[in-house]
Amino acid sequence: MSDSAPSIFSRIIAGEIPADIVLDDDRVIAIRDIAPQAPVHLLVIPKTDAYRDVSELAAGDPALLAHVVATAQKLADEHSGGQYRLVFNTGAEAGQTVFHVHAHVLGGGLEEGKLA
Ligand code: DGP
Repeated sequence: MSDSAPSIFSRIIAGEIPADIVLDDDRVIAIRDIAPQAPVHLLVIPKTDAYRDVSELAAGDPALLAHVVATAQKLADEHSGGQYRLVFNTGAEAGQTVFHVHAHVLGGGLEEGKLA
């Protein structure tokens, strides 16, 4: 990714574009999705722009992937009663639009079938 323009998420991480930040540590940032698909819709985004998708992340830095998952659980505990769906869109035909790896944490209202 470093040979292309910064992703929208790199620009948010750099503070160039505003976002509703719910968590920020040394390795990841979590923001509210701009177009929520569930009552709770957060994105966990590694700060590095080295990985386009979860497959690249798993191969390149499995400890960082584990941190993304642990962060998703922490956020779900805080925002969604610990119940959530974790989604990594991978590839344009699967709906990926930002090629800077990120996890969607979808929760709240699961009992209402909103995520079905
Ligand atoms: P994906 O389709 O998996 O690549 O998801 C990208 C998500 O990022 C999509 O749900 C919308 C969200 N998104 C795109 N641009 C912005 C932005 O500028 N701010 C925020 N908060 N979310 C964004």
